[in-house]
Amino acid sequence: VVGPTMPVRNPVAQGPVNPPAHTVDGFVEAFLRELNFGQGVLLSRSTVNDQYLALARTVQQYLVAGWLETGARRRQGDRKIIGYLSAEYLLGRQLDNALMATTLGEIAEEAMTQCGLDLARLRAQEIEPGLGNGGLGRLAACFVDSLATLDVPCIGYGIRYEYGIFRQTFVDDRQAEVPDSWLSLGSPWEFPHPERQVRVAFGGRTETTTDEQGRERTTWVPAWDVLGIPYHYMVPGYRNGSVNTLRLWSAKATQAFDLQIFNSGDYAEAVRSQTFAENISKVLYPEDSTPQGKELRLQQQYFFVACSLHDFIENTLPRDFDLRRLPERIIFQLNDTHPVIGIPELMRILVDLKGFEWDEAWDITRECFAYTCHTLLPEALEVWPVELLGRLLPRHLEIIYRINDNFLDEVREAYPGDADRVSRMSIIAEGPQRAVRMAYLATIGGSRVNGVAELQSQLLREKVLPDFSELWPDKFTNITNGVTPRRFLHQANPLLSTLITEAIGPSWVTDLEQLRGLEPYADDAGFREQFQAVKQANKERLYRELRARDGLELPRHAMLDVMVKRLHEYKRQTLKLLHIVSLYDDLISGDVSPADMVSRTFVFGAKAAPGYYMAKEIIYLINSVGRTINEDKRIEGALSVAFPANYNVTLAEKVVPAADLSEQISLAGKEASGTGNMKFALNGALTIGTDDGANVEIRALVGDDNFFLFGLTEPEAEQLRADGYDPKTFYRSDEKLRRTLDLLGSGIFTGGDASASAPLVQNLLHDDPFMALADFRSYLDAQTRVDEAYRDSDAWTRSAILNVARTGFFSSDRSMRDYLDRVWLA
Ligand code: HBZ
Repeated sequence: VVGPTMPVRNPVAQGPVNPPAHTVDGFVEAFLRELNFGQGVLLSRSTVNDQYLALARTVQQYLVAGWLETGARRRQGDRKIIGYLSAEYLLGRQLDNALMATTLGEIAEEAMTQCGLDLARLRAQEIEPGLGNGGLGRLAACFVDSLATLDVPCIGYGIRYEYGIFRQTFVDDRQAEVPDSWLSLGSPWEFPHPERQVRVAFGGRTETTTDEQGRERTTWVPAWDVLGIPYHYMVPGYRNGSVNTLRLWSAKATQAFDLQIFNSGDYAEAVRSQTFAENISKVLYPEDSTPQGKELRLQQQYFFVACSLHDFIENTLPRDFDLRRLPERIIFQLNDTHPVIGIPELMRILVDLKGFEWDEAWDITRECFAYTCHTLLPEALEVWPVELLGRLLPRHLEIIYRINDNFLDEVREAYPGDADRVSRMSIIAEGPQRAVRMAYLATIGGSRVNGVAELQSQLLREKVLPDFSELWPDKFTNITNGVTPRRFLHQANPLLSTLITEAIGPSWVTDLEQLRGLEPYADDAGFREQFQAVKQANKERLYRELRARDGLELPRHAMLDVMVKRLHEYKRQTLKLLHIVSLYDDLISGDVSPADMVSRTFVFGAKAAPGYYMAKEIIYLINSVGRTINEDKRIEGALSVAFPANYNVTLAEKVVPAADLSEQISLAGKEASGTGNMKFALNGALTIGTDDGANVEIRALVGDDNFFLFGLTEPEAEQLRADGYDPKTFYRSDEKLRRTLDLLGSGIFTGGDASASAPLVQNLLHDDPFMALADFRSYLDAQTRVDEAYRDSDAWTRSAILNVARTGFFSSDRSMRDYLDRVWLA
């Protein structure tokens, strides 16, 4: 018997254990062991869920050695680590990704067959971790994928929400939300580490004392605390053996319940504080764009950031590390303002806990953070009432005040006598309710500030943070977003992926600019035919899925016109709806016969924030219009509308490869970047879009001939607003627009009840904050050009191929290299 005092002789104990053999037999054996020992069942008695869990654990066995080895390598080296701080990770399903990373796809397929099981059925069992709202959360997931593939040390830090983004259903055409209990059937991809718990404090007061040297020291005397339990997830690089870690924190009460109160019979009261504490990681806030000033949300933010900073400083750095050299070992990237409270937290750690002088701590802190801004909407810039922040985090508020005082001295020195500027630039917004502007704190406390596409970065400098970019021009930079080609091309579109690899070889998967090599194939008739066949097969795959998933029946041959993204007025799903209604009007008025119309199938996917009234009205009307059109025999199926509920990453992987036309139609100056636009172009859809976000860069790369541009530019929209925009003038002067809006408001789509469409129609006529009416004519004309182009299917396919060939720039691998060059190692 080997006791704890005896030296360990087994060499396996020193290093990672070998994974199972990379063969069907090896896989089957590991799988059956997982079923028997992990699930405690025989194959013959196992449920689909048992099989899925065992399969997931089996695939993991192949990744673990690489993970442990990567961890050991990182600990020995002294490379700088990227601490990606994000309140959201919209990961999508893990099994397919893991199969791809390990090249186990075919082996697993055959192994399951040998066990009498169907791999596809087991895959479908996985509930995706929807720990994000939309673009921002998905971007974080793409970035950690790319960093692992580039073998860059990264720890992704975030929150393990017990409930992710709500599951959307439709009841009488209106959105209803159902909790997303993604953990309920087991979560095979995570490794809980309760022994590495971190204590996080809240509330209370501060105390200032004078030490022996006569220096003032402030300490925080908190009122309550919670524990953060880390859960580790593997983030495999693409076939390079390197596996990074995603560390998500779950809140746990420091005390499960009060035994005395429990014994007295008041059970609810006995567990009250536990419920309170554990609420912190209970659910993802479903708002995108507009932050909700909720106390629990601030608790979430501080909770995960405090856990993460502590974890890095106390558990990841070598013992006795000299914290003066902290910036050599870490850069915390702030994914929007949600983790910005990390800046005063690091100051508190250095000054209050580690005894640093303020100025030295500040120099270190500023080097350790960089900030990414994902918006242009002023209402989306996060602010916290001083009252709330001071109550929840009194010491942090003091630190923020001191940061602000010092900073404003700097401003006064740079601009003597400019009191206006001083109040404009203050972190504290004065007013009826004083509030902390988190974007300003991030800008002041970070070494770099970046936007996520060229246009947004320019507007960020000129309009959102102009005083700051004037003071520190070199702090600002652009890093255009990207998407991972592994999930969104290689995995989601296996047929196109094979076709590409046959043409240019396989290395595009990790070097996406190689897609350029496809350009000559755009003129190759044989290749075009294959490309078209792939598109058709992807459409049919989508239609099968929508039939099984949503009971939808869609025509096989029609242009597939897709708009999938969060529902927001600025994104203008209404403009798309007006287009559909106008085509329907053409048909029922007899202006166009069904045979003469280019048939289209419109696919929408969109969740509305549960409290966003107008967004929910828009969903209701899309469903109402869709139902009416789909049921109208007169139009002979020339148009059909599909709005599958609960659009998520899993569905995106089927929708994106099937699309012909990608709708990117936000009002110019509102969409920071967009990333769906990139996914569609890479999969050979043509874009109809405004001059907004990354559309600008997509169009520059693919060329005007292969992109349908329409609409106001940002300066034009700005001018129109300044001149006093009146949507009514557009309604009066454009007959087609008038007919379209009148039809939408007539009640024919809403069971004869005109009042049901009134909220949206009236809003468009009297307010129209995102200028849908102003862009209507230009949009319709662009759609006419789309129809004409689509009639020439050879030319269309040529354009589609050129879209694929010319959008390799939008790989998140490139984004990561840009961050390394311009932010992390700059
Ligand atoms: O971030 C999106 C932008 O709208 C989009 O243009 C960009 O491509 C993408 C990635 O950079 N922003 C979001 O998705 N924002 C949120 O989801 C969000 C969530 C919670 C908030 C605020 C915003 O409090």
